[in-house]
Amino acid sequence: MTVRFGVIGTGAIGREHINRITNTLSGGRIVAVTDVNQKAAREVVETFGLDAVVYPDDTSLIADTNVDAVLVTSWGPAHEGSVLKAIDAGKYVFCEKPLATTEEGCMRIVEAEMKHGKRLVQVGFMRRYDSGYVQLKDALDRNEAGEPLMIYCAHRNPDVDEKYTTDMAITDTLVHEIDVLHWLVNDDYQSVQVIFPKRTKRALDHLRDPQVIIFETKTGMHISVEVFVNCKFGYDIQCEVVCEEGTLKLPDVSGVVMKKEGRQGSTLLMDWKRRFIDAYDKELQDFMDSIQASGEPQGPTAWDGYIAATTADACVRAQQSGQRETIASADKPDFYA
Ligand code: NAI
Ligand code: NAD
Ligand code: ISE
Repeated sequence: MTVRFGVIGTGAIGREHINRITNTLSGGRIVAVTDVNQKAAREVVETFGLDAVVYPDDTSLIADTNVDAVLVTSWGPAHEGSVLKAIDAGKYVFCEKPLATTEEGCMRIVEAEMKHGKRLVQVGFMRRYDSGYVQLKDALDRNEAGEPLMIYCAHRNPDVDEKYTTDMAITDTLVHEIDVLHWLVNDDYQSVQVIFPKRTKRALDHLRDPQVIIFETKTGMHISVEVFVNCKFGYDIQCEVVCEEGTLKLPDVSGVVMKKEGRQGSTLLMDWKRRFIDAYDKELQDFMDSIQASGEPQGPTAWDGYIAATTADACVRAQQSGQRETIASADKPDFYA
């Protein structure tokens, strides 16, 4: 059986996912698209040669009986409404992060999914599928370097546009670390503090950049993440876990090393599209394969989306207060065990 997708939001990542489902992965087909910018929706149909209906809005797309699964790649504040409508129609949903922009919004999705009675939703936390993070997790689960004590991370983008605000360093960027790090070490966040070091001259006036976010976990681990979104030199993701017997470091993406004119080096990636390209492929292939095999997606859940939202909310409070803020989440329902 082919999973027939309806896509809501045909911007940057919407197009990336349409391309991979159409040209790289197996078992899926795009049959419907919509975007508030209807021109963008019509353009993807032409660009990718799709046999797909262009709908005026998410409601009409979700109602199409040919749509088995909905891919939500609109901007964050629009996600909750589309996901709730898809659950209401009993359709599978792959939703890009954030699942919803508020803790309450995520909880509404969790409750709707539990009421439906089986899992329909997967959230686009693709780092859990990245081979580097998977290797790190294997080494940690096998206790190869002993108990983890501290983690040092960096999430660097070369630049951001004028719509990017100080809180988005948390909700748009850090959110990937928020999801992957507690999964990596099987621990829960307890509190967070945000520090603003000297500001880069490259940040627009309204943006505080860089930022350092320091978490404490329930077992007492310290996790420090530098978010620096005007670093200029490239897209750079770093993660080093310091354990009792040694350290474990996320591998850098390898590229050809060139020696020339007295210098040796390799090129760096300049945006997120290629750094996690294999992980994006794997998460969507897994979404389709799991639906076919078990009738439920097996990737990051709506509950993971909720945990990311409660954690992000505390980080934004910590940005504003300058104090250490407690991270409080509800207890995990058995449904997501
Ligand atoms: P974008 O701005 O390029 O595209 C968003 C598209 O959604 C636009 O075409 C816009 O017209 C459309 N849109 C907005 N509201 C809509 C609505 N209510 N109904 C229909 N269409 C709507 O944004 P981008 O970069 O593609 O990001 C989209 C989502 O993907 C965001 O949630 C973002 O956080 C996430 N994302 C995830 C990444 C990852 O690494 N997992 C990387 C980049 C984005
Ligand atoms: P984008 O702005 O390029 O595209 C968003 C598109 O959604 C636009 O075409 C916009 O017109 C459309 N849109 C907005 N509201 C809509 C609505 N209500 N209904 C239909 N369409 C709507 O943004 P993007 O970079 O593609 O990001 C989209 C989402 O993907 C964001 O949530 C972002 O956080 C996420 N994202 C995730 C990753 C990742 O690494 N996982 C990377 C990039 C973006
Ligand atoms: C973007 O939305 C993503 O999700 C990327 O993975 C991240 O690196 C970037 O900072 C975000 O803006």
